[in-house]
Amino acid sequence: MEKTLFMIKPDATARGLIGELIAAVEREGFVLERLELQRFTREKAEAFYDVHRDKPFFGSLVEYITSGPVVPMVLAGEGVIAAVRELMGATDPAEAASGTIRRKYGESIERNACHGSDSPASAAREIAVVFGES
Ligand code: IDP
Ligand code: MG
Repeated sequence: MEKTLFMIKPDATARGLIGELIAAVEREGFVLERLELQRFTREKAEAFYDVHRDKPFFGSLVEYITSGPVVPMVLAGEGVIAAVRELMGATDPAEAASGTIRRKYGESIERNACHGSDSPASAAREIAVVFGES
């Protein structure tokens, strides 16, 4: 069954939006397989965002994602990757469609409230980084 890694980022946990964002993904009707409150180490953040290592914003992104608690979760079901990406909206909240999580709650292109895997391969890699191989 298709899986995705959805994660509530530090800007959203800091503003008391954990319940709100869990409710938003729950309403999509997918199976919630794992959920934790975590604090990323620098090593975990760099591994998680490895594909962005050469981007100019990488250092800032690692600072931000390690700056407070995150709430990663694994959701499973047919079409879950695309459904969660649609629910989140575009990376830049200013460009995200109305009604999406990022449009409603994102503060900036960096501090954009949530993460969702972009493909089955990314999901598998991210779930292993965040929750371990077991
Ligand atoms: P995505 O989260 O919509 O998949 P990606 O391009 O994979 O977007 O970027 C990963 C994360 O890096 C974004 O969610 C955001 O937090 C941050 N980011 C992306 N582009 C920029 C940028 O141009 N400036 C600062 N941060 C960025
Ligand atoms: Mg991405």
